[in-house]
Amino acid sequence: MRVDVIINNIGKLVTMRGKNSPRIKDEMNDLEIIENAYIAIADGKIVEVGTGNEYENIVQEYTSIENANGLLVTPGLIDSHTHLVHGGSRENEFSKKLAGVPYIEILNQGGGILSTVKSTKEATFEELYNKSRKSLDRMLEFGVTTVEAKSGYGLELDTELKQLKVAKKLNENHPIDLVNTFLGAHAIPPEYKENHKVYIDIIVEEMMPKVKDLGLAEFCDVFCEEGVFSIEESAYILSKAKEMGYKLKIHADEIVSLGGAELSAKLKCISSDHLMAASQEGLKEMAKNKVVANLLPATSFNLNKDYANARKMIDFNVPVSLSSDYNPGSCPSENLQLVMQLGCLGLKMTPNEVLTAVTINAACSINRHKEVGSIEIGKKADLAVFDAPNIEYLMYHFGINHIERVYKEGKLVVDNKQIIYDNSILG
Ligand code: IZC
Ligand code: ZN
Repeated sequence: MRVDVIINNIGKLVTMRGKNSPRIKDEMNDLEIIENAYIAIADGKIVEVGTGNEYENIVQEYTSIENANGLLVTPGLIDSHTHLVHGGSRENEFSKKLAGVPYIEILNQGGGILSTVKSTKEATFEELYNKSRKSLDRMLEFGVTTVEAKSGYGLELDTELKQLKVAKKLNENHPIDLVNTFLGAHAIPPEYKENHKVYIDIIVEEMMPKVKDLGLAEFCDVFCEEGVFSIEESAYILSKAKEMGYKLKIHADEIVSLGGAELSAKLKCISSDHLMAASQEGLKEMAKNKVVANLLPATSFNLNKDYANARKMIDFNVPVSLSSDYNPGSCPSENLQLVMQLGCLGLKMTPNEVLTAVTINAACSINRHKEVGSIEIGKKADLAVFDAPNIEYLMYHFGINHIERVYKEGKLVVDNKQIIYDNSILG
């Protein structure tokens, strides 16, 4: 066999090989860890995994051999819930937030999401592209190789399309792979405050078909929350989206227990996100329908709110993934390693469960499990190389970046903790 790259002398290789669908319970804890491992890569894909120098018997020719110096290697991390593309920032609301004004009240006063809608409308395509690209670079430095990106800061067709086109171009040009989600149902524009139905019809009849026709989003999402979109409104929007061929996600039961978890089960959403206030019944329904609970602990941390009940979810056989929720309001941070650390410290998940939640389960939550999320033959060679002796250390030594190197489809894109890809490709 001829390969491009062999990475050898991997101290501990956490492959995440095994069941290629959302993992539950003990499956989230039982990880294959190979010591003194190597990975062989050809055309950006993994072609062989083994130990020591066994590759000498299999590989006749290679272009380069790279020494992992005994470090810890995992699949590239996956951030499966972000509001990546947006204009401006909201530090002007920080003192209000610190004084205890609730998130929803800031929105109702015309701030919050609506303030970002204004900045996103005002920003040019290039401004949004450059700002989002900077965030993607930061994510890559933290070991993230796949990112989901939502629209939802336009609330009218042109700006929603602008956001999704920025994400599409970044998917083509930046090393990180992006998965687009249409979130026109992120807030009610003030002019429709008294008449939700008019805006919902615009979403369903104008925006969703256009986004679909242009191939700009694979998923459709709704912010189902008291004072935003009700259960009935969310059910209507998501069932129309399903008819049009979208896969579904939902912001469910974040602040108020509305029955979002139950709805996500009924509609067989791929993921149901937040779930701090989800009911027991809703969680059981999610387990039955294999809906991934996508938890966002850095949002709880930043809003100084309760964490979701991850232990109960895992007990109930709900598969759990973790993401950043990166956005300018409730989680202005791109740091997925901090999210992982809060997965242990806030959600009381084990380090192994957390790693499952940001690799294979996160891949499932954005329908990319056939390509990424584990280190096995045929999948993309997306790899995170950590300067850490074991998985526990990653979560225990918190608040820092443990990444030493990142490979994206077999190419070294972060080395010595620095971005090294050729950014002339970014246009
Ligand atoms: O901009 O506040 N929760 N949507 C729902 C967000 C947070 C993003 C924002
Ligand atoms: Zn969100």
